[in-house]
Amino acid sequence: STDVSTVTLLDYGAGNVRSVRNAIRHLGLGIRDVRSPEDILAADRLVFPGVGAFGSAMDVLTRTGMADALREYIRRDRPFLGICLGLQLLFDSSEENGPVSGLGVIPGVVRRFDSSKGLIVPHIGWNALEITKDTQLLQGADGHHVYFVHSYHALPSDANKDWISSVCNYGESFISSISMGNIQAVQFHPEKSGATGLSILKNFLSPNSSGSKVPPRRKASNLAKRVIACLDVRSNDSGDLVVTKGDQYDVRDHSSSKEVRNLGKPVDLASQYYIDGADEVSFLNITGFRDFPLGDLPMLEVLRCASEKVFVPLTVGGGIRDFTDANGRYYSSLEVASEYFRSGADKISIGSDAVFAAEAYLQTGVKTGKSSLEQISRVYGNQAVVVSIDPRRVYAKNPEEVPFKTVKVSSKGPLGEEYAWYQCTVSGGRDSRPIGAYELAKVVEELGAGEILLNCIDCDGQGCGFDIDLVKMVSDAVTIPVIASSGAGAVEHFSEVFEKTNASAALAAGIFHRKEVPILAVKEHLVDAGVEVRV
Ligand code: 1PR
Repeated sequence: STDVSTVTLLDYGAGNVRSVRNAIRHLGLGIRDVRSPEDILAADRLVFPGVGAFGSAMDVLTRTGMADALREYIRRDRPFLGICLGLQLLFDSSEENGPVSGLGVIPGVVRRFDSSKGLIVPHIGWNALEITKDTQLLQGADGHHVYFVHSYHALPSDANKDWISSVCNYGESFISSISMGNIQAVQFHPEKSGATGLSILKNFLSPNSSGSKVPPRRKASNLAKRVIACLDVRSNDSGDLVVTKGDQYDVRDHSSSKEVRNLGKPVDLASQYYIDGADEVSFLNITGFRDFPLGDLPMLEVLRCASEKVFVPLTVGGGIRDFTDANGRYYSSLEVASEYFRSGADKISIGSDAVFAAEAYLQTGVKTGKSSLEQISRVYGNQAVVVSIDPRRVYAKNPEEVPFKTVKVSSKGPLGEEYAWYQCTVSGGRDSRPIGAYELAKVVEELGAGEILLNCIDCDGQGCGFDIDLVKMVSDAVTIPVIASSGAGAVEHFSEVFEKTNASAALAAGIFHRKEVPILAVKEHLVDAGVEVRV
């Protein structure tokens, strides 16, 4: 059969491929799921989005007979597109929990990025490709940024050089795509790479639509700094889910009404920010710490709808922890996170529960493996787990008086204090805890966090810039990406945080919601300031 309107999808059930499904549907194609090895051989066009760990993916594929079917399908040179792990699995072997053998279609090995020299791992974010081979798949992608999220990468070598269609730089050169006949695979996520990614997918799905071939020869770029739009979401007093925004975490109006500020509808704003060029969109369910999020069906619906329109990464946070509902039914944090992933989240973010897990670990020195952070990162990979830190600045006369890491502050405290530490809070800033942001960041990195969303209660909603002292301290302390958050009020605040700290991304809320500073203006300013961004 030559049914061009349907694509076969190999989802072996190891994780969330909803984003890929959404992107394929968005391009107007139907999806047929692989149920048996025969379905692979019968496919006209096969998309293989690898998820999870290399070893467990190979186990499933081998056990179900799909590995052999895949090898045969590829041997017949049938149209194939592997994504992320779907590229890596084509190689001989991976050192992820291994060495583990792969499908062995392409000679070569898959290695972990080396974080020993300070390289931030996972590699999360947007890079431009160095296209080394003319392919229909990458038509129009030359010089455009695409979204990566991975800790392992396929190594280019003499033995596989004929396969390589693009390489990319991250600490070293790695294979970002391969192409041979009808066999294509990409390390990045076209389904999360905005308009460029959608057009790459389209090149595969509807291959007749492309124009002339332009010989591309662009140098690989560096990792771009990300600009993230954040939507704090909660129910207002009439029960509608709204985007709100606080001042130092107080989201109620200061007028006599004391209503929850309403800045718009979550899905509308998220789609708008995607169109405006946000590199990611985050939803924080800010009352999730007290309301059980799986009881919060509107929030899940928001995610479902947003993920059908937003083709850059979506993060959701709030209320991820173990929970027993009114009927005595117990839900693990893993179930909560899984429901978020199923509903369209690419990453989840943990706030309060990560603080408790870190405190317990610091006290006992034992990794129980049972915290939400550890469990979710074990199942979904640490690149899918963000820890949100909500610290408050506490000034100190001298560093010896506090048992936490202090910084010499750039502007003195009210009593002339020259130092400060940053005290972590839980429950949306309501309760302070005996742990600093520095200590928390180090511990959650060890427990499996893949990224840190670093807020600052003092700066939130103030528009006076990010807390550079805090962002510098934390981004120098860990080798996972740090997202600077709280306080953006002007485009200069973004260049400042990227010039003075190691932050990988900067997040803002209020200025975007109130339309004071468009995302495009932020990007243009960063380009002028010499900071690489996706435009
Ligand atoms: O503890 O796992 O249930 O997660 C709760 C999540 O909700 C945490 O990520 C926490 O940061 C967030 N949260 C809780 N209460 C509030 C609040 O505002 N009352 N919001 C809250 C966090 C901070 C940022 C904000 C930036 C940028 N707000 O989300 O978007 O500060 O704002 P700005 O650019 O306007 O300055 P759990």
